[in-house]
Amino acid sequence: MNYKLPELPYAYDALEPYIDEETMKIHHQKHHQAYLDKFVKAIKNTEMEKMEIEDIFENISKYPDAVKNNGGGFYNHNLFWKNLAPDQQEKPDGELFDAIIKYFGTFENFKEDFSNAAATRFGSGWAWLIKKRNGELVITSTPNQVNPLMNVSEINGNPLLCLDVWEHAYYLKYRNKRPEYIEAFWHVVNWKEVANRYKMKV
Ligand code: MN3
Repeated sequence: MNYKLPELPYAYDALEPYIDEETMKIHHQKHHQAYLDKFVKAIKNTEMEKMEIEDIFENISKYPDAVKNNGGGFYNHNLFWKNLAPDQQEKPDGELFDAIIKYFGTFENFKEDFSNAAATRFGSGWAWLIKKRNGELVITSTPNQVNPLMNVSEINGNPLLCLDVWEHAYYLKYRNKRPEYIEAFWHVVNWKEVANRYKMKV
């Protein structure tokens, strides 16, 4: 497979004041790029070079940690950038909204559960809204760069929405105040993208 760093679908300062330009630049140009470079190096001259990245994740326990850490880092940030956008509606509509109400009762409950998962993930990691094979929506969190497609994840499912809670994602602006960053995140969630992912076949 030929992997490359995706362009951001908006300008670096587009998510201001919620996510600042400097953080976005470093996060995309340095962190994301580094995951990509190390991932490509880790799979070079192995069977993984010809595999789809999702198939690598399904079998991740048999591969070196460098593949999990950097392949996860590369993939998770691809999702994360698309999950964000400026000038967003506050909540989703249509089928996704109905599913959220079905599994979480109210939209506010869903937000609270997701925010809690993000706030209580100890150390570095991600919060996720995933769709399981049976269609159920579940909120979970993962350590480091693990994602719910990996066979080492506690729960498996297709990621719909993710939030990076590594300090590099918020420390410049929010310092140690992760909950304030999480609160700000809700202003820039690209619900259209999440709704499109919800409709994808798992
Ligand atoms: Mn990150």
